[in-house]
Amino acid sequence: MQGKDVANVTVGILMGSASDAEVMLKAKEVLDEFGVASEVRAISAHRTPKIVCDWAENAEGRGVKVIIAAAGMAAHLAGIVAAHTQLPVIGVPLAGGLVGGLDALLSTVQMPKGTPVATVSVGAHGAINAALLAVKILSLGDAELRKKLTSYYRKQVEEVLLRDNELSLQVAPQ
Ligand code: RP5
Repeated sequence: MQGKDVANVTVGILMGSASDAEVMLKAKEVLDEFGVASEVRAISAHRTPKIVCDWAENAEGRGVKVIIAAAGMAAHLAGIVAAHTQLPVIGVPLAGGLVGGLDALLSTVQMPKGTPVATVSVGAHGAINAALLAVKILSLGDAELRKKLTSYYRKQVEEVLLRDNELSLQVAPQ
C-alpha cells in the first residue's frame, strides 16, 4: 500500500521504519523550504524487501532524480536501493542501535566498489545535509535552485554572525 501520490516528485525520501520519521521529516522540511517536491516512504529492506526493490526500480520513471535512504542498526536500505537504480543515492545512518549509530554508519558508508552510496552524518544533522546535498545535485541543472542555495547560505552566515555578536555582548565586561 502506498500513501497519497505526490505530483512531480523530485526527491524520494525512504526510511526503514515509521519510527525514523521524526528525524527524517527534517529532510522534507529542508526540501519544502527550497520548493523541491518529495515523496516520503517508510519501507524496510528486510521486512518489505520486494516493495523496496520495486520502488527503487520504478523511481526514475516516476520523476525521482535523487534518493535519500535512511535506516538504523544493520542499515542496508540505502545499499539495496542503490543496487536497483542508477539514480544517486544519499544514505543517512540513524542512531538507535549500537554506540550512537556507529552500526548504521558503517553499514551505510562501507559499500563495496560498484554501488556507491553518498553517506552523510548520523541522525538529524545527516537528514538535513542529505536534503541540502540533494538540492545541490538538482541545482546543477536548475538556475533558480542555485539562487535559492546562495540565499540559504547567505542567511546561514548572517545567523552565525548574529549568535557571535550576542555571545560577544554577553561576555563583554560591564
Ligand atoms: C531499521 O531498524 C529502521 O530504519 C529503524 O531505524 C530500526 C528499528 O526499526 P523499528 O523496530 O522501530 O521499526 O530497520
